Amino acid sequence: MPIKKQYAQKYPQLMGRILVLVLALLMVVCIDIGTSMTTHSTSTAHTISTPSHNTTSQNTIHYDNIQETAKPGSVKVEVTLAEFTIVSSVTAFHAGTPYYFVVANRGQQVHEFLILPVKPDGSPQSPDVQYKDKLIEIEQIAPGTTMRINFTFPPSVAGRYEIACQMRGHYQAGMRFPIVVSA
Ligand SMILES: [Cu+2]
Repeated sequence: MPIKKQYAQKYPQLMGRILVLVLALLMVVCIDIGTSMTTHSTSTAHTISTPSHNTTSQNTIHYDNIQETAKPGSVKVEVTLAEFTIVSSVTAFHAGTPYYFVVANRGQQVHEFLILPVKPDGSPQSPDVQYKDKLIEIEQIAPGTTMRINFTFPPSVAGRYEIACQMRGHYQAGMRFPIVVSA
């Protein structure tokens, strides 16, 4: 009798273990299918979105290449970027006047062309305000290349700004050039 009882107790335990094992296996299979499905869907989304905006890829270096032709009657502004300076041929801008920015990277490194607001005393704004109220942004200008872009300041943005590069450490190293926009 005690032997039979032992068996009777052992048997359901074994069944239980097998059940747990089967369940665990099922879960692994499900998770596997789940991951392969999500990987598949994200990769599909990626291939769909790639042609429309080619800045999304994080693994390849993307250089901006903006080559607009000058609007008739626009005022040419020559901007030179280098390590670690910015110089602009125009410092006082007027709202409503069409400007044609010709931005040359004459340095050895990648630079940016940004027009950022500054505080009334000319000191830098907080990164939040810089990001929110920037007027132009050309990121990743390859060394030795020139970007060409038209821009007209609307009267609502009159104030003090700076042409700047926000590549890591460049702004702090001196890549900021003060400009004024009058209404
Ligand atoms: Cu820079």
